Amino acid sequence: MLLRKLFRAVIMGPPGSGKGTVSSRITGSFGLQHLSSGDMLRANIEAKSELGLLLKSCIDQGQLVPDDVISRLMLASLREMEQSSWLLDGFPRTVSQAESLDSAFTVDTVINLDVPFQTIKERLTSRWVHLSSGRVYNTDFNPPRVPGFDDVTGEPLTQRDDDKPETVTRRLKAYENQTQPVLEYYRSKGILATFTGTETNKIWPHVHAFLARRIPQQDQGRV
Ligand code: G5P
Ligand code: MG
Repeated sequence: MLLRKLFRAVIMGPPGSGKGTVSSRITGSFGLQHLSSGDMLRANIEAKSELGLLLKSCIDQGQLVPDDVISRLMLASLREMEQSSWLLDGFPRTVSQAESLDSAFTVDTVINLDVPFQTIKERLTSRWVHLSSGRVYNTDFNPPRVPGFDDVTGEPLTQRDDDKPETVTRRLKAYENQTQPVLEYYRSKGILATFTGTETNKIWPHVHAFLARRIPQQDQGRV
């Protein structure tokens, strides 16, 4: 039997740093399964469950949802992907979440998108999303082919409630206080790779070259 080494990665960075955008390029080039905590939470909110209501109030206020809730949801999904190479986007976001992940899975590498806060604020006000797929657009950077509609399904795009300027400020504060320590956690394990810049198109070739050196050959190009 051919044994295949699985590759497990995390992508980190402040809100709006391009995690979703870079993730879709990574999955397109390397075939990792993409799991975004934000997309998963928004799907729960769409389902209008009791849990969804609690999650919505945290997200709309620019606060993180409780560690135990997000860790339970994410680890349950990961257990269903036991045989896959994956890329986590938006999780872990606190040291406690990183420890939960570590107790269940080995992370091979952490990609950190280091984008200045000022750049981010401008981007988020012009972001449009296709909620059910997680595809993201920007009226300046990557506009949809037909304004207001998803390229793949033709369904209408929406703006995220938490992209209001005052909520973005609170999300950046939460990032500084709760998520930056996670970078230190992974740095001390020797698996953090930081990519600094203000434009995704300039950062991406470096991320691509970095992953091409690390991802086992047989995983590349798989979807
Ligand atoms: P999310 O959904 O994880 P955030 O805040 O981490 O949300 P976000 O906003 O999804 O991150 P991103 O994925 O880093 O941003 O960025 P993106 O969507 O790819 O790009 C942002 C915009 O910039 C897009 O319009 C894109 O087209 C554009 N863009 C990209 N590159 C460029 C460029 O080079 N130039 C220009 N001009 N534009 C560009 O989490 C949401 C909430 O869920 C909860 C929290 O409440 C969180 O606030 N949550 C958690 N809570 C606890 N623990 C967790 N682990 C949680 N995960 C989520
Ligand atoms: Mg995102």
